[in-house]
Amino acid sequence: MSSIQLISLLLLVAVQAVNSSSIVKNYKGKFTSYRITKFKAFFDIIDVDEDGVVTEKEFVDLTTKRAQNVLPSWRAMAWNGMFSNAFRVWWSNEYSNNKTAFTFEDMIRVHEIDIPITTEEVSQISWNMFGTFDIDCDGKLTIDEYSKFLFVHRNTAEIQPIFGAIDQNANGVLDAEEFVSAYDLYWYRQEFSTTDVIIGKRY
Ligand SMILES: [Ca+2]
Ligand SMILES: [Ca+2]
Repeated sequence: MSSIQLISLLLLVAVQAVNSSSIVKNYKGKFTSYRITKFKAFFDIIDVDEDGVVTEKEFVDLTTKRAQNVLPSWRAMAWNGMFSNAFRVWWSNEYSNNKTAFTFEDMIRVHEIDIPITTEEVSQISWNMFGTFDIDCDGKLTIDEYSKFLFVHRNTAEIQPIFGAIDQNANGVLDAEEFVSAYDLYWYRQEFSTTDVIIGKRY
């Protein structure tokens, strides 16, 4: 191998390393229509009063209240911390002039902007979400534990088929990998996945 080939290879490896650790968003104006339907489903979950605007109160306070209905208080506070942080990172940030109320169009606009967050940080959020609902700390979500996650997301659909779609190895529990991969696909994949029911459904 010539030194030029070697340098090219090293550069390629370096670029791939950067890609794998840093590209979370590179979609400015390029969300697929399918991906936008996923964001809309989440938006509608959070927009409890259905006025077409998601406020910080709905995003943080009302979701925390729902969490308090189904989780011990310290776990509900963990949810509160995660969602307060998520609102600052993805919604009310420098790109939206720190606004605290969003129409759906506002939400898409700000979510399509590249923000400095790594894929590791993103998957850490999903792991923390998993841990918050793993009430008995056994590293698995039973259908009962997962149903609490769905409750916070105002799911109205039958739980078993949703659980079955996430339980990829069909062993009757969700391990962290099953949950985290489904949650990350929901937020970051442009195309359909059978696991996209992870945050439940509303009819
Ligand atoms: Ca568990
Ligand atoms: Ca499983």
